[in-house]
Amino acid sequence: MVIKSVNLETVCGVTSEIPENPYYEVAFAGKSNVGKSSLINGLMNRKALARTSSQPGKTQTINFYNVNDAMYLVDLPGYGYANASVEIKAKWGKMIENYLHTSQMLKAVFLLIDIRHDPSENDELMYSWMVSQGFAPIIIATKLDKIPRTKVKQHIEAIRRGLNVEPGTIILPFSAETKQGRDEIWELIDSLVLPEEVLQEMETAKAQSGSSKTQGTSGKDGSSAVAGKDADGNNAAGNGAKGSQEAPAKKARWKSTGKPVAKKTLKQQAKKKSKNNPSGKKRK
Ligand SMILES: Nc1nc2c(ncn2[C@@H]2O[C@H](COP(=O)(O)OP(=O)(O)OP(=O)(O)O)[C@@H](O)[C@H]2O)c(=O)[nH]1
Ligand SMILES: [Mg+2]
Repeated sequence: MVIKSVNLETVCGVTSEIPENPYYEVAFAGKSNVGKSSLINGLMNRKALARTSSQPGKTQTINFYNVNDAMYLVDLPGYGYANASVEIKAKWGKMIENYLHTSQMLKAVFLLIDIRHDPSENDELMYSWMVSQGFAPIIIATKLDKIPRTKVKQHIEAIRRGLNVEPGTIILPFSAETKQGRDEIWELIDSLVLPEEVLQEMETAKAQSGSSKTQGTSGKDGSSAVAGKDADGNNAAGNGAKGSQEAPAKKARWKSTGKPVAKKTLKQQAKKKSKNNPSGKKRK
């Protein structure tokens, strides 16, 4: 997804009603401090639109970030925050549960696990609860920059074993520091939320740009590519299943309706570019 606009559109507290949004949502769950808000900032190319903190328990509401008037990234409060009172923990748990049950537009749930550590009991409980509710959570292993490259595979396998994930579950490593993994996550989200014709336009643009590199999401950790469920309950592997794992085409542009900008506009942009640099030569 090429980011054109982002906006914190709705903030839900314990007593708020879950909004009936016009676009698909993807939600990010995980224990406090695992990096949910940092990941959302990374995806949106923003430093601090989603508030982060080294202290756990920063996000205490459900925050809906409208991206390109085309979809929402949903930041959930973290669980397992040791300092929260039993009452508060129960409230946050209820909020998350209520959201996951109520939202009609939720397309996929990402469950974040710190790549450095084996999943906690709370992580295991959350994962198996989500599966029991009919979700197929996609796992993101966060804080990738904190372990040596040579250990990544081993840590991903530890998460796979620790959560006892369903066969075919995707586990994508990500670092909010280096943004490694960002393109793969966006590609997966695109495949889940964008209409088929837009995805095809992106494919075409990519083919036209002459890019021939292919980098498998599955290649990162050796997992096969099966993603979350779509609104009809089907497995939505999207591009993952097709084995096409390149970064989204840079040429795709968005206007506020969430539809790609007409070709005319792209042509106009090209014209403007050649006007600014009539010789067409690269500047030194
Ligand atoms: N090195 C490194 N630090 C990270 C990464 N992601 C998050 N952090 C740090 O981890 C801390 C927690 O990040 P947040 O994004 O606030 O975590 P959260 O899951 O939203 O936490 P809650 O809102 O409490 O549930 C912050 O100090 C971040 O800077 C990462 O990929 N690498
Ligand atoms: Mg947060």
